[in-house]
Amino acid sequence: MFSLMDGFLKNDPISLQKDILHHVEYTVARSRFSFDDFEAYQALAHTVRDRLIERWHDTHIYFKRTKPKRLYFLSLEFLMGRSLSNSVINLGIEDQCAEALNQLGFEFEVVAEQEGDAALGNGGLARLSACQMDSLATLDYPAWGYGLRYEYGLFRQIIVDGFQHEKPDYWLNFGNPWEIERIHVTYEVKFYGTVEEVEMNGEKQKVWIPGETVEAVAYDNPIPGYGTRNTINLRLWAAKPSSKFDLEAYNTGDYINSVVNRQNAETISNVLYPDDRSHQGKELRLKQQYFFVSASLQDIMRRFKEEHTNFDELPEKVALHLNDTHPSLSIAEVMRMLVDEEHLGWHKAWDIVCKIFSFTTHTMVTDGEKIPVELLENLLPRHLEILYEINFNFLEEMKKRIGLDYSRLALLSIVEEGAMKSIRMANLAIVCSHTVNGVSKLHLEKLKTKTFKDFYGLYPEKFQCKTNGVSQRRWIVVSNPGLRDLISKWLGTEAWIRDADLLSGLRDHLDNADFHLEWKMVKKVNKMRLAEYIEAMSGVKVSLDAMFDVQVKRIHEYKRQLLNIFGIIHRYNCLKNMDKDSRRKVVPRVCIIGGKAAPGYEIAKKIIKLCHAVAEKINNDTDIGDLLKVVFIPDYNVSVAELVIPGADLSQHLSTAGNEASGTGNMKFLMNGCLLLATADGSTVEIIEEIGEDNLFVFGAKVHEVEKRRQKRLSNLAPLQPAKVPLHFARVLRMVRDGYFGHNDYFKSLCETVEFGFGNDYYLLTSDFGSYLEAQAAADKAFVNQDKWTRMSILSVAGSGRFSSDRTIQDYAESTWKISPCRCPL
Ligand code: 26Y
Repeated sequence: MFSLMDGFLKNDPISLQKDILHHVEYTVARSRFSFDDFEAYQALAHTVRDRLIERWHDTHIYFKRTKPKRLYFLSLEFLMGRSLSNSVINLGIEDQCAEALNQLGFEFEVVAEQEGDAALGNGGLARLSACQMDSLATLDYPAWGYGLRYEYGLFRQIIVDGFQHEKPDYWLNFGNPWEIERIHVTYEVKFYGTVEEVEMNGEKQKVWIPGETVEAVAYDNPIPGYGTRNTINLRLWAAKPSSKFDLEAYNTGDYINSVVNRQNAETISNVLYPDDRSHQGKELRLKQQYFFVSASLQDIMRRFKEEHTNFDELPEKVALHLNDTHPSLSIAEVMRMLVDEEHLGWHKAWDIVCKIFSFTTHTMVTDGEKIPVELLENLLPRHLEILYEINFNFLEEMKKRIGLDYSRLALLSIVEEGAMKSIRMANLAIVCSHTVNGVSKLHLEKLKTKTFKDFYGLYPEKFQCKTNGVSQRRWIVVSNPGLRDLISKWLGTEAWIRDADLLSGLRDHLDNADFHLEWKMVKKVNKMRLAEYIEAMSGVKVSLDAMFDVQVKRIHEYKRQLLNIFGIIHRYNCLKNMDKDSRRKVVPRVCIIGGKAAPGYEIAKKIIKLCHAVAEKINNDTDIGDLLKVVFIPDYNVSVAELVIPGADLSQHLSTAGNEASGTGNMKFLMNGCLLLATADGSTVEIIEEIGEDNLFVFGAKVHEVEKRRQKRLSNLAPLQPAKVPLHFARVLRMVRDGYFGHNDYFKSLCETVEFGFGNDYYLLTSDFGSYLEAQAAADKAFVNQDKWTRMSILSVAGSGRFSSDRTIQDYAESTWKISPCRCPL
């Protein structure tokens, strides 16, 4: 007879091969005698998925049995990228898979490249969520991620004639083997309607009579841990028309409208909002947020109620984490569920709610997310009442604490009065969360002293620092296999893949010549791979002897890609003025820039165009040759990052100090032995602390100097008194403005952002330019001495352990969520 234990899938190459062929035939429906790389990818993905499902089941059965306190990580964005390599590495079956494929005539790397990116997020915050899920699984925490299953992820960037165009990213076109559709896990999500007061057991009770119902369907994405059987779940919701809704329309005989309305329902989870400064106050965005919050909380409460009868236990069993303000409607929703549906008294419910939420903010901006009251009143009338009541109680309490200081009370209020009355989501999140986290020390400092100064005065104990981190599994093991092997060889262990602090052991070999040689070789191979990619994408041939200098991130004025481009133009001017002898001493550079601009962000789009215009001029100047090349890498995303970061010698992180909450790109480059050229901003300050100022190139105004310089710059604006601008800066600016790189006046408005009397150079390019060039010169000098450079590179990796997301997650688990590991037995 068949035993239940016989069911487990085997991981030897033969068994894997058998399963791959099975999936070729029965899942992909191709002949096992003829299938291509993409079909091989699909078959392998399904083979791996089967194994993920087994572990996923075991993990959940184990969690159910042991009933630990669970963390629910609520985020509207997850940038997962590709899953195949990550999964086989975390399952520990990479060699077996490679061998199985090999015997079938396929190469693992080629097959893995067939996979498209899951890009359900914008940038830093979203990729951080993905790294944190990886760490939660690896460290055996009983956690669930919740998000939205957008049908269109972040737009694809294509470049036509140097201009960015946005194309929809319909990523599900070729199917998604990594998700499991749960047609039976659905919840109704309600919108609109009215609030009525009814008598219930002799007491007045509010009830919400909604006007529209949409169904949320769960799609589960298993997240395997490394070196553990634990496989946790990322549950993403898709909107589907509710069957109830149909009935009503049928009854009134309005068939056509019912079908149209069905389509409307599906638009809710259709598209990811680009991180745009004009995003506020859109009804669809609010609908998305509530759709997400309502479905997730119904799911969480159902699970809780299966195991418990008393809501007093909620804080001991459930931790809800708000990833930025985007899911903060959760607070009003939990109150509504407890008060209206579970009939708890208001104060009891509030007491519970204040014990379960924690909040992380990811921005330095004071003016955070706001929801216009008008929108809420229409879409979620009951929630608006609840928010008013939360605010009323909060302000009453504050009056007792601080007296009738109305200007202070107005700043603290969750409701912002004014022309457009609105709900301040950050204030709501702070009032209700037991912990408010910043994402770097510097960020926390700004939260305490500026952004949320008034709240800090009231609740100092709530404010905590959780410096971001990234997963060494994704950012070394997956993306840089050569470095992985080298590190493991010299440390004599792979244990660093679970414990990044062990990377510090590389310092023991700092002066070993063989180690240096192998280290340089790994970089060279990665540069080769990147050079091939560059040539394929842009037709530009680059020399491997040049320093690969990279700035890849979302395009924003505060991130100062413009400073980089101005530096490149300055370098070009210098080269043009040099004699042959001096040119021989110049370190050749390949300047690589990549990143997406939000579709409505004109200045950011002009920066992209300028980059192309400058590249066109310089790359075609035969007088310059390999001494300087400029390349824009289109459609920067997670899988492009996996190729670019390992191949970089130098990476630039140029935000004006005080603007980047943390930054995580810097950590990825650090882990890959790439030296940083950076301002003392966000988490870079802590990188400097860790590896020492001598091992990177720091420049620019420090945070405490920025305000002074801004003041000084404004005082320079006295009438008729020309502002002081360094000559070389003025020259570069003039070249761009006056059309040296073509396009007549097109760059005028871009130049004006740094000109006095116009944009007034808010981000201080003018005053940082000199020290930026000095840092660049220092980098050139260090590169000439390859021994020194290699030492700095080794020390970067050796000091990167502190920037592992494992460290961040462990800290959150212990001090914020109060959850413990729950390791599923093998
Ligand atoms: C649509 C809208 C509400 C919105 C969507 C996404 C607004 C903002 C965002 C994303 C913000 C973000 O990515 N912030 C970055 O978070 C990283 C992780 O903490 C930080 O390292 C980085 O400094 C910060 O800019």
